[in-house]
Amino acid sequence: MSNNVYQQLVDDFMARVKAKNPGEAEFHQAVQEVVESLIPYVEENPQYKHAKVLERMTEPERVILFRVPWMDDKGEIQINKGYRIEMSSAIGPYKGGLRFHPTVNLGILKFLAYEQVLKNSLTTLPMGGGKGGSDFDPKGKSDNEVMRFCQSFMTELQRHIGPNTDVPAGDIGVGGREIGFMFGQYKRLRNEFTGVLTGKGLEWGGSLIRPEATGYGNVYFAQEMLKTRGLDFAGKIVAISGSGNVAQYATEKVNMLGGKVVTLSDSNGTIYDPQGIDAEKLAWILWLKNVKRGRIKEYVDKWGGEYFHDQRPWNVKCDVALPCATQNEINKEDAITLVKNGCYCVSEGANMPSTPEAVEVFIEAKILYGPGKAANAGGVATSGLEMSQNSMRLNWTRERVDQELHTIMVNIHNTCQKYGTEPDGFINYVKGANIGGFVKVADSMLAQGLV
Ligand code: NDP
Ligand code: 2IT
Repeated sequence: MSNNVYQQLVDDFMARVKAKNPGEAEFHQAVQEVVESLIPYVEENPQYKHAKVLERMTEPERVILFRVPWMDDKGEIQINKGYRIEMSSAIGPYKGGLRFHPTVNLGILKFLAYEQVLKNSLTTLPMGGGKGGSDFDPKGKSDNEVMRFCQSFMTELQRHIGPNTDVPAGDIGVGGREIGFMFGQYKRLRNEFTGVLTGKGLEWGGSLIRPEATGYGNVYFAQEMLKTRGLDFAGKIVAISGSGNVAQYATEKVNMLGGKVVTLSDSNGTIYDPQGIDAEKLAWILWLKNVKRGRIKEYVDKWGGEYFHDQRPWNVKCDVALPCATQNEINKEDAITLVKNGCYCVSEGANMPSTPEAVEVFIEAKILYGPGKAANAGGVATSGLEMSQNSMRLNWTRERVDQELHTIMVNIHNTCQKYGTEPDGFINYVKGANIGGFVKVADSMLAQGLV
């Protein structure tokens, strides 16, 4: 079949998705990227076509929307929206994070849940896909306000989740503090101590390496990509965006491998430190972000370097870029600048940080480009390892979990290579991740009948 015929099938598919899901721009974007890879594959494998597997996967199994009322410290009543998208349970219980951020809406959570289905399949662990969250903004709230919000959120969510049904975790705005408050409320309401959430504290069912896992895993994935060209991290200049969970531990792992991280950012701007953000500076950033909950610009007062207000890191010259903040944070212009400045490896810690136009620039330039659903799968993979430990009522050592995470990231890389290598040898990781994640979910759906 010619490329034009495939393009027509993609356009028809997307026209239906847009008509059924109006106004959900990020969801359309995520689906389009996937169907562009998958339509040719589905045409060659008609069992998936006849069973309309792709169409079914694009409709969530269940969407839960609820009211979250809570009282702030002044005694004023606040009302937020709560969501859980249960996208696919084809290969295991729904699994995926909760995002608390004022921009959260249905379309953003559906994009994240859609990506999660393929990502979780790539890990090889038995996890379906889901995502949830709220338009609640934890910034500037007291610990007590965050606790009251989390308790109210879980009071409703608890009736929909469970260790064998749906297992949420963290994402933007949801870290150890929020998971703790939600776990405590789940336990009170259900009178059950179970692995209903991952990202728990070490003393109460959490796994070693889960906090590090997304950042470490992203760097392990980049390391595998670099290896295909005979390269490694030693002496490489690395630009990282974000300064939250994923960015922090990506920085740590790059340092461990001998690279130099020169940028971090938050929603207000970017810091540039040409000397490199070493272990001592990083320890201070962890305190700044996780304890003081301050802004990244405070870094330059303490350690020097430059602060670029309202800018992202992509103008800085680097070998490797690790976007670890949020969706659509690299646009076409940024991608052109990165490539022009000599960047040859982009590994996505965030979910869908590159716009479709930016992805096109990377693929055309044939640089090493690892899409989020492959490159950041280490977080959810280690959540899967936390679930296993909870089921066994055992705690594995740091070394063991890190080793398993590393093996999983190497295997995901190999899956992408298997399904994404083009005739000229170039590895199209987008195609590889989409097809590699799809097959297991699709075969399970075929086996389970019309569900
Ligand atoms: P955190 O809340 O810990 O940190 C988020 C970081 O990104 C902060 O520095 C934040 O800055 C910045 N950021 C958030 N929104 C924006 C925005 N709209 N514009 C610019 N900067 C922004 O979240 P995580 O580190 O956990 O998540 C980062 C990314 O990684 C997300 O895309 C998430 O979906 C993805 N991810 C996370 C996983 C995990 O295990 N946590 C697993 C896989 C993917 P500020 O403080 O100013 O808001
Ligand atoms: O996007 C993601 O993969 C996550 N936020 C982690 C999900 C999880 O269940 O650990």
